[in-house]
Amino acid sequence: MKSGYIWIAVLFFSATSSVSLRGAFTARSCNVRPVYEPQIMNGNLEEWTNNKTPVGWSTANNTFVTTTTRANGNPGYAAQIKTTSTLGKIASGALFLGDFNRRNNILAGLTDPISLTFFGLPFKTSGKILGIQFDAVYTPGKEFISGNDRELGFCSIELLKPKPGREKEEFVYHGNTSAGVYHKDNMAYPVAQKRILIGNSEGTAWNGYKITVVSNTTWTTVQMLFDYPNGEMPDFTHFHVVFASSAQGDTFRGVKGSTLTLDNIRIIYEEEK
Ligand SMILES: [Ca+2]
Repeated sequence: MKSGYIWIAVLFFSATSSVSLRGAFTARSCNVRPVYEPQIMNGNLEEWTNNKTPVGWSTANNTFVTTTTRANGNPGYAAQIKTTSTLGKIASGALFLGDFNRRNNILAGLTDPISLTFFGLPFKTSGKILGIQFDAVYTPGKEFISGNDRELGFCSIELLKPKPGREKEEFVYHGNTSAGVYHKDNMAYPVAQKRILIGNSEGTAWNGYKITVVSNTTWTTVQMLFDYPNGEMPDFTHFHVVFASSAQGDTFRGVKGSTLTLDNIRIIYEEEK
């Protein structure tokens, strides 16, 4: 899979500067604020390399299964991720920023699914990222996986940076399992994080999270915002977004046929004052 690239959408000035304008009739000065607020590449999901891979994004598609496909969007195209099963095990669909199967070892996914997903892309901004917004439709294959354990979609956003002393290493971040355990090979960690679980009605997920309600027939706009402890965005090097059609897919829990359809994924910045 190709890694994505961050698309520089807005670049007005690269540094703060004070500009003096001296004309024949006036002499005045003004301060120019830097505005460098890149957006996620192809967040409207209009560009596809084929009908399975949106440009700039990674998916969990592989030789055995296709879990991401192009679908009707709001407007244009959208990405639809769908839970399927491979070799008798549940395989969640995924759409994320990063690369899939960088080590070319797809079989590792049978015992350690998150080892295949290398999350995060290098990201620089002079703006303050508040979170993201996207449009979604979610249809679980069945309402419950078993008992009262709801089948749910998932989205996580994180600001990442290397662990102290590991800045020169290859950037490797597999995130954590749905049980909350960080992957042993992670050389980076989140400095800010927000996660949501997506379902068609209110309730509580297996981990105690309140479910974010999205329609199963029409587009629902979802906003998710970081909760910065002191209100300040921390320093980070990589930005990570991942969507999954089965939130517990990493432990092979989920329902075949669950679909999460996504469009208009964009970063929300704090407005310039
Ligand atoms: Ca679209």
